[in-house]
Amino acid sequence: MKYFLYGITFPALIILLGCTRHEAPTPYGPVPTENQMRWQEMEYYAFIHFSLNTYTDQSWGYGNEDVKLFNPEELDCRQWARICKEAGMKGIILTAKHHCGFCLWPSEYTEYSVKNAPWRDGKGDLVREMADACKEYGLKLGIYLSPWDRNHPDYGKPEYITYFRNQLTELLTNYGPIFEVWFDGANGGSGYYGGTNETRTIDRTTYYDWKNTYQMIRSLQPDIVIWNDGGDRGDLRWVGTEAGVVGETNWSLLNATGEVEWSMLHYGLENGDTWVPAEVNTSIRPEWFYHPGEDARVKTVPKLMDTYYSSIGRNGTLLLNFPIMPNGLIHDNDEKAALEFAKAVHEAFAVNLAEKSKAEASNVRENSRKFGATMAIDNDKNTYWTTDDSITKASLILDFGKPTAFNRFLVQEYVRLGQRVKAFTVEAFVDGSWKELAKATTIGYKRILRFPTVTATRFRFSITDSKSCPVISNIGIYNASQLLNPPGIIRNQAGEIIITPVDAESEEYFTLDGSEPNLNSKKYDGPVTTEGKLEVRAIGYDPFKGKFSAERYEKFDLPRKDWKIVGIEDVKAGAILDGDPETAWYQRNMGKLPVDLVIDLGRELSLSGFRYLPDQSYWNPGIIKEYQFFVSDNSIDWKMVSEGEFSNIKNNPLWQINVFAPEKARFIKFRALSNTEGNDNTGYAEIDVVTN
Ligand code: FUL
Repeated sequence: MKYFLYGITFPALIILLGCTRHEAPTPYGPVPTENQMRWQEMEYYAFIHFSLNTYTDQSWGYGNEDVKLFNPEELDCRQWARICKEAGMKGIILTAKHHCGFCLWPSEYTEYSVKNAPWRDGKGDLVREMADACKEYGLKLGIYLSPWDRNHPDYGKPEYITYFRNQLTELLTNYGPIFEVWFDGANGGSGYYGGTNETRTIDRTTYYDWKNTYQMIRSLQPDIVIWNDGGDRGDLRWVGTEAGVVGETNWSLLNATGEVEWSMLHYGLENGDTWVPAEVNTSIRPEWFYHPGEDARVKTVPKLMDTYYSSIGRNGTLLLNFPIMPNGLIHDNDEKAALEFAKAVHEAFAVNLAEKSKAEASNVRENSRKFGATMAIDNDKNTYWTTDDSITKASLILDFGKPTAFNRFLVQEYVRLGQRVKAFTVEAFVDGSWKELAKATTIGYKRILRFPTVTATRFRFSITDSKSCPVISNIGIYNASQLLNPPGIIRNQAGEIIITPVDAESEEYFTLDGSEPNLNSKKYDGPVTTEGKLEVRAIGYDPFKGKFSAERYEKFDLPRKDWKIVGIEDVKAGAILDGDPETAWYQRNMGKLPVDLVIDLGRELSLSGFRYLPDQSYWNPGIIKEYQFFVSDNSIDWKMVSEGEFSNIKNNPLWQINVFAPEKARFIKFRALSNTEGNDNTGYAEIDVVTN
């Protein structure tokens, strides 16, 4: 009788309540597909750029390069796969065909492929070797197939779409499972096009009939994700830059239709109607293809760590590129950087201090253990802490039981139920009160915050705004060791070397002859007067912690002391010659392009090239795209020594280095024919020459 209540037994009541209570929140807004989820959990994977460009030192081939150039005598895809595996990557996306149209597999539909190259006597299939190596090393394979094809005679005509789809069919049928297909946004322009050498424009939103192309792709590879920056929304989005950063606010949402502005790529769209998460693509060196001149420009470990925090740490995945050398291997410097980077990531996140703490939340859904605070620290990605439906502000306190030092906070939403959190803070209980350590906006699949090391017994994570009740699957607290960024090196117009220290406590040591700097090298104590060509290497050293920074390397041609910009009154124009990449100058509203920049070198020099660095600021206006370069010994009679395009300069605004047959001259003229925005602005951070 005691257990009988209105005709229901007590155990039955418990079961009944159990059924009506403890229900998971219903999904809020768009949610990821299983394919997107599988992809997101990969987090980190590689890009491989290899094509005829590797043999011509170009970033974009024109489409007329000789297939006979392709002969990587030591090619070993197993080396690439081994490095990627050891670096902690989960897959590799290979440039099966870049814009030049050259195919790394023996496509049945073109002669412009490995089958006519000397490599493996024309019997080679690089996509096959890559697929086999990926399989051996347990990596997934992805394919980059450039929609733009500067070689193909039919590019721009409807026939090309059949060709493109035939190639896709070959790639998606013959090489096993493909996890991602990558359609570059660069589309249409000048090219060889079967010998016509013309400019062909297409409407990238309609030309490829993406809808049907996607259907075909999905029927061939049901588990694939599609990356597309060229038209219809794919499964993943570009982040609007190749610098390795997505916005701090990063919604995995976009609208399925309508224009996509740059800000939407970079930050996502808070109320977008479709799940389109961000993939951060960047190269381990400045450029995508191998250029021997960049061997000393491989990114440092602190730089790669920054990239990690601004990609994976901001709800993105990281697609890190390795350029392949002409011999068919990844350069030792790139391997070393990737493996040291992996080690640094491993060390930073080896011990999760949250796991052993006591967790308590301000609200737990239906007071159920199933959704309690501990679910966020149980190391199980399928369980989560969540609150009652009405809650959009909530906090979770971790008690470490003893004073604990930490400087990283990692948090993950259970995004299968949608991305919800709009704002949060993290605090430590220090000297009797809560002290804010950091403040941020979105979380998504994964968010990591960095802050100066603090020692505290208690930590508080507060969600201050959420679209609906928060659903947090994981929390991590770490004490990562600090990596020291390299010092900065510039050479000003007077020829002085100026080294910017790593931080207030560091000492800087440098060499001017390209030798490795150490504590026995010269210690920097102010600008160093120099002459001639130099290779400067510098490191920082923290004498209190006994720690070295990463190294900086800079190569300089002759000092530009005697240079004068001709016919320009504006003193700010000096920015072009001050050696500082952070300062820039513009020639605005000069009327229609072309616009010339004339420089008097002060004396006759033997020139064999020029270098142009576009404005490096965030919005970098006035990036010159097509140019001509002239030399003269009197500034009246000019000889054109170089002409062309800076291929990928909009997405990757690096130093552009162009060489030409040696010429003796005292004056140079850099003519801007067009810029990347289609207006009349021309911007310059630096101009320099290459002398013999
Ligand atoms: C860019 C291309 O134009 C580059 O050459 C490179 O392939 C990069 C990944 O995408 O937009």
